[in-house]
Amino acid sequence: QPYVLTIGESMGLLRQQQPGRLVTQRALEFGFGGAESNVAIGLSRLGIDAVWCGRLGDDSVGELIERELRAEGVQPWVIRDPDAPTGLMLKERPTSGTSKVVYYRKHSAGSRLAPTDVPDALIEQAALVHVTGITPALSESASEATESTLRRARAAGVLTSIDLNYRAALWNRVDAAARLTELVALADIVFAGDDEAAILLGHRSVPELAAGLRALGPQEAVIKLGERGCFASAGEQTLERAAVPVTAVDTVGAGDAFVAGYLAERLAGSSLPLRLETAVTAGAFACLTAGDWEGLPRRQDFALLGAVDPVQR
Ligand code: KDG
Repeated sequence: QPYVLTIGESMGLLRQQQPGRLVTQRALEFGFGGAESNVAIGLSRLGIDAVWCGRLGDDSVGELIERELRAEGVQPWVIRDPDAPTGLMLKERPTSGTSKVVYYRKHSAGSRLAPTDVPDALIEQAALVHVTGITPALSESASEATESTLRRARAAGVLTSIDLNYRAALWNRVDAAARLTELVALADIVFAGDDEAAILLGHRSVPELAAGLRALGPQEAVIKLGERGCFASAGEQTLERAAVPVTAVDTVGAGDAFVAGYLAERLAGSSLPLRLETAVTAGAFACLTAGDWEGLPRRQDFALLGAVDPVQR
């Protein structure tokens, strides 16, 4: 059975429950998040086998993450680090539709990911290897692990993809542009927000950004535009697609949902229009639920968005 391998850091997630200032709205909910494990869960829910590889602390948060991944049908390949805790992040909710994320992840177990943590066989037997631009920002060894995983995948003829996922709290735009340019060159498929692509290419129109990313190496570039939809350039084709309009509760994780939707269709051999349709649909679903991955859809959920009768019996 073909599977997607993702590598990265997952962390415990504290989410403010009621909107307003955290100082007074102190009720929190505990879960977890991580861009790459979000994608893995999204793929699993869409019927694609996924493996998530990363380091977790030898603590309850690590145990929770591993257990939840299994519950979602994702196979965890976990390195338990006895010397560092699982990282945390705090998602404040200044207003009902906005979030403010604060990380507590410096020197975390996940940031200590190293090339040897990702076994050759896990890479070589995958149908696709997916990484993000978060991991190279975590540490020198995590950056090397990202590059080494992509290089080994390519050497084995395994398809590779990268989502730029620029995180300003982790590194600056100049360092990110240099490192991400190198990593994009090792990917067959690249995903980026238009603002993220501009970090590498400067401000240009969306079709120019897609072309610019492809010029760095990948045959396929997908620009995520949030509520403005998306734009893709793959082979000879280019295609624009509107977003599915929703009232967003929590937009964090929508990009990962989009990537999961696109990759699930890509691996199923679907056409570019269908890849984008599933991508924007999954992205819309992710916005409907609090949490970074909880709202990721299963295929049978897709009909809900178009439902005329609000009550299902
Ligand atoms: O894309 C959502 C992720 O950003 C979130 O789940 C946490 O991986 C994360 C990060 O580093 O921000």
